[in-house]
Amino acid sequence: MFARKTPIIAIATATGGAGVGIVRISGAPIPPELVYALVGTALTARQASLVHIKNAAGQTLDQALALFFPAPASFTGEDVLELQCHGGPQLLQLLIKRCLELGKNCGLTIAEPGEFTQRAYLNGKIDLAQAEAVADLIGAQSEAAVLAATRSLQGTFSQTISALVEEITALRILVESTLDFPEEEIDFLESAQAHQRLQSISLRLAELQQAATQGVILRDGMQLVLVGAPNVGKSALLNRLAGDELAIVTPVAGTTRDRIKATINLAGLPVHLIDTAGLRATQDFVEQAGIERTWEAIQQADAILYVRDGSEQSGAAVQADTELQKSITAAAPAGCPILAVINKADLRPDAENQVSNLAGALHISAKTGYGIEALSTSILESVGWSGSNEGLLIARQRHVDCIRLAANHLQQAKSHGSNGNQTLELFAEELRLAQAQLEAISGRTLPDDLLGKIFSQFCIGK
Ligand SMILES: Nc1nc2c(ncn2[C@@H]2O[C@H](COP(=O)(O)OP(=O)(O)OP(=O)(O)O)[C@@H](O)[C@H]2O)c(=O)[nH]1
Ligand SMILES: [Mg+2]
Repeated sequence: MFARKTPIIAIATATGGAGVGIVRISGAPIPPELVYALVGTALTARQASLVHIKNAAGQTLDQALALFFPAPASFTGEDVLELQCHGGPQLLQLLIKRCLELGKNCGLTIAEPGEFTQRAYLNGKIDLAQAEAVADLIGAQSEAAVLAATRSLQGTFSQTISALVEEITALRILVESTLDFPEEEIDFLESAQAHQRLQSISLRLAELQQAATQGVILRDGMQLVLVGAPNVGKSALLNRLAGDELAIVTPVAGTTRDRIKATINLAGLPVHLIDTAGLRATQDFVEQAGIERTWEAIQQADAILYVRDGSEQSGAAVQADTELQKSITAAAPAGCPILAVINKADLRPDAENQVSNLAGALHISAKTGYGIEALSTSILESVGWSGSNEGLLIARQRHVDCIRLAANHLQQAKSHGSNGNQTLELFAEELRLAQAQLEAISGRTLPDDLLGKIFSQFCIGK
């Protein structure tokens, strides 16, 4: 983490020509002499002033709007000076140069990526989950992602975490105060309704885990992998879903060798489609390499479309398909939804009535588009995507991991307090560990190097 306390400066707007470009300085404090030297006048707090900024030779570089936010009522919690200038890249560089010349004595330097937000975090203006939401809002790719990031930035996610932490703390206080009176331990858990309270915390944590998992998918998109035997129409399906001829489609089995990727937007959810080499035993070295990649893609999938050829209904074909589906299920991550799709419905209009069908399989035709809408709905349902923006949060894998670990500790706590085998010390310790995991989400118990890593992924000027 950046330990320095000296003032920092950066261009807060994107690079390239624009109507307006903003230069921002944050410092604790920003010396008034610096402000005066820069804008040639004393500024009133939170009021826009029209100023002229001059170079060292006294020539006017730009006429700008200057805004001064004294600490602590600013984004970073420090003094903040914002200069809203014309948005020319050369002009903004000259302004930065001039600021650095004038600010040399007070140690003014160019900010590192994320340093403004990090100062806001260190000064208690926002917690870590909110700081991460700032970056996610900037990177949001859909309306749903924007709304969810804003909700997290406003603290909805953090408040849910805090409420859970408070309840765990209350339970810990009860348990730990009982540790001094061992003869009372036996009755304690019962009388304090510890189990019910633990159960209620666990349930709410499970709900939060689900919401956070959705939030990760919203932020990062879902990896949807198309797999199946050769020639079943995986590439044709990718093209149909993407609305473009991206992958080569031919009647030759083994056409696709490399993974082919396309990102589509399904009801606001970014879906990364991955077409793969058809799975079969082969002597072809290149095809073997492609098939290896198919298995790798399966292992990283958020959901799988298992595609079969509906025009191939021989007993042997159905048997082979069933075997293949078993191997795919075994290779997929635990809990990864696998949607069975029977393609080429146009060739066998009666196929939907075949007894050999996989249970719940969807009949589609990549060629005509039949069943594609129902398939899109199933894809969204498979990851629990409601399509509604209401209540969505933006989240990161880091958050989901912390919540999962916290849930594991609560589970452990339960086991230490059951079946007459109550070990209150261990019960209390597991509660403490669960709490620490949840507090890592807001940054309270996160080591400095991890914090530094999170902020370094921000853009400069934020
Ligand atoms: N009639 C019909 N033909 C289809 C349909 N989908 C794909 N095909 C045909 O089936 C053949 C194979 O299609 P591909 O999309 O290349 O199949 P694939 O599963 O990607 O095959 P590999 O890349 O070899 O694994 C092509 O001749 C397609 O035109 C469909 O819905 N109906
Ligand atoms: Mg293909």
